[in-house]
Amino acid sequence: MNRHRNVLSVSLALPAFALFFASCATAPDNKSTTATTTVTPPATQTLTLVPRPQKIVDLMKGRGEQDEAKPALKIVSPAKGAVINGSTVDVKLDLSGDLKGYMPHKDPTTGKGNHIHVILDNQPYEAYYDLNEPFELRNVIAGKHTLRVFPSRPWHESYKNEGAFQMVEFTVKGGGDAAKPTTTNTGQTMANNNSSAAPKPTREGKEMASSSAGALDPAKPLLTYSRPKGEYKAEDANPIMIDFWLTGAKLKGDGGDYRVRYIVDDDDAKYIDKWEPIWLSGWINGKHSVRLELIDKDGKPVDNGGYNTTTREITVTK
Ligand SMILES: [Cu+2]
Repeated sequence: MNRHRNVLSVSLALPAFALFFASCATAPDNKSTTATTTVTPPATQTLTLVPRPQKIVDLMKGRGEQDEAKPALKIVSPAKGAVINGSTVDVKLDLSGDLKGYMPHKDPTTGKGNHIHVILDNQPYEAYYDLNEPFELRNVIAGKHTLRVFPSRPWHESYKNEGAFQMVEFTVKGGGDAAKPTTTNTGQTMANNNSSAAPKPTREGKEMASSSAGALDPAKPLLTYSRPKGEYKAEDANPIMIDFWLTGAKLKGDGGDYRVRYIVDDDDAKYIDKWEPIWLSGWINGKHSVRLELIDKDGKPVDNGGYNTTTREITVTK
């Protein structure tokens, strides 16, 4: 990551400077040059692409046919193009399609289960576990917004069938307090509106300026960032899955022209050419940035309201 390299280059530059001046000076005092032996080089990270983890393969076996389900979501509220007065937006979803037993639900003992990923604008998603319970966005600030939803598995891999993903644009009039985050009725943060009055955002890289929709064209190719996000602890940090949703674009390996480029920290860019999750192992402790970008056949990023290039910060604690 950037910070590590910067620390390294500073720690190398300082003794070099000291040496340069020491050689010009008349009174040799090489204390500063001998001190370099105590500098420990920072750990470096080499990520490796690994197959789907066995524990997920085993989980899938216990799920019957659920992973072949074709869940279809509808956003009942907010309606497409709705104008909402105030700052609270009711989210109502309708789940249908060929479910094969797929049903969002949080297991009270494990805290895991099938759930829906709900994304306000281009913020990190929040999980919606029980569609019979209300899901409200509170303190949504005035302006145009987008809401994106898609069904997900307990390990956060999204369903990628036709009809699984839905998006609406809506407008909030009046709106909430931009000095405070947008949350759900259960306190999940949907957007840290990042006003100067707000506390320094530390959570999941929700550092976007006041959250509103970009100049998005739903008919154009759209890459929706889903995972990774947030904190990864112990065995959850090895490996870590990258997963996303694609609309209006087919990747090279699926018979199309597009590629998804990913960049972790300041590593070289890598490409995903099939619309499937990938797993990367070898993460070291600390904060990492993960950037996902939709690239066209000429190798250029495809712009769509700024949503097709998304960078998230995640924290790894092993
Ligand atoms: Cu999830």
